[in-house]
Amino acid sequence: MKTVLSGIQPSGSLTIGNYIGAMKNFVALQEDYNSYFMVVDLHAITVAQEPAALREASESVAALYLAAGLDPAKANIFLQSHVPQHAELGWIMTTLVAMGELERMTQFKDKSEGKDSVGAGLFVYPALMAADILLYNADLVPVGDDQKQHLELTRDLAGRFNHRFGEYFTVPEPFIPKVGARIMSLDDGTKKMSKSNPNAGSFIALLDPPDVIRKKLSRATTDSGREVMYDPQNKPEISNLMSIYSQFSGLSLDEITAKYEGQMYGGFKKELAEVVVAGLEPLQQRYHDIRESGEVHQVLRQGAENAQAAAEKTLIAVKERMGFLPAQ
Ligand code: AQP
Repeated sequence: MKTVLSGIQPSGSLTIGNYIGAMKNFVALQEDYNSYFMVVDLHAITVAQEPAALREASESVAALYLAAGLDPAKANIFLQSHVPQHAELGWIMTTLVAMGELERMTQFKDKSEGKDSVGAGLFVYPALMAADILLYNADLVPVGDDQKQHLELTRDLAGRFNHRFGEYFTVPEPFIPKVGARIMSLDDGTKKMSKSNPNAGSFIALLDPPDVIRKKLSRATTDSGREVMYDPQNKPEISNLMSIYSQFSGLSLDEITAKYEGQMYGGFKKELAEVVVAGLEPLQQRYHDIRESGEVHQVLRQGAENAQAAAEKTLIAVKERMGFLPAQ
C-alpha cells in the first residue's frame, strides 16, 4: 500500500483555505493509503508563538482533523513534536540543502519581507519539511499550491541523498487539487488566504460563527464590474468567491455562472454565505463534541506511537548509510 503524508501548522485558526487546499483531500486519501497526518507544531515555532496559544491551537487542529472526517482507525494522527525523529532527520536534511536553494523559496521571501529580525528556523523550514515527508517514505503529499516549491526541494533532497548514500528514499509526488489549490484573501484577490494574517476579515476560519461568516463575506472585496463570471486573470476576487462556492456546494464553476447570470454581486455573496455556513455547521458541531469528549489525547498518543516506530526504522537506516557509528 502506498503512503500519504501531510500536515498543517497550529499557527492560528484554520481557514477554509487550509480545508479546501489540504484537509478535505486528507480525508479522501485516507481510504486508499497508509496515512500520516500531523499537526506540525515544530514548523509553527519558526515564527514566534505564544505558549498558551500554541497549546490550544495544537489540540484544536487535531480536533478539526477528526471533525473533518479523519479516522484514527485509518490514519495516524499525531503532533510532530511527539516524534523526535523529525527534528533529527531535519538536521540531517539541513546539512544536505544548499543556502542558495533555501534563498529561492518564495514563502521565506514573503514571510521575512519587511521584518527587522528573521529566525534561522524560518529559513531552514523546508529542510524540516523534507524530513517530515522522507521519514515515512511518503509516495504522495496533498498540499495547496503554496507548498509546491517546498515539495520540489524535498524531491531534490531525496534524489541527492540516494545519489550520495545509495537508493533509499522514495521521491514523493505532490497532490494538488485542480480547483481550490489557492484560495485567495477576502481583502485582496492577489494574496493567498492565510490563517496568520492579522486582519481577521481577510479569512474565514473553520470555527467562525455563522454571523461572522456572513459579515466577512458581505465585506469581501469584489472586482469592478457586475457579472458573476470565472476569470481569475481579470476578475480574481469574484473568481475566488466562485471557487469557494463550488467547493462548498458541489456545483461546477459553469453551473454557478449559469445560476447567477444577470444577477448582481450582492445577491451572489449573500447566497454564498449561506452555502458556507451550511457546509461548516456539521463540522463545527462535531468539533465541539470532540473537544468536550477529550478523545484527542488518546488519538494523538496512539498516532505518535505508530509514527515513532516507522520513523525510527528510517532514521536507523539513514544514519547507517551516512556512516554514523551505532550506539552499542
Ligand atoms: N489559501 C490557501 N488555499 C489553498 N490551500 C492552502 N493552504 C494554506 N493556505 C491555503 C494549504 O494548507 C496546508 C497547511 O498550511 P500550513 O499550515 O502548513 O501553512 P501555510 O501553507 O503557510 O498556510 P497558512 O494558512 O498561510 O498558514 P500561516 O499563515 O501560518 O503561514 C498546506 O497544504 C497549504 O498548502
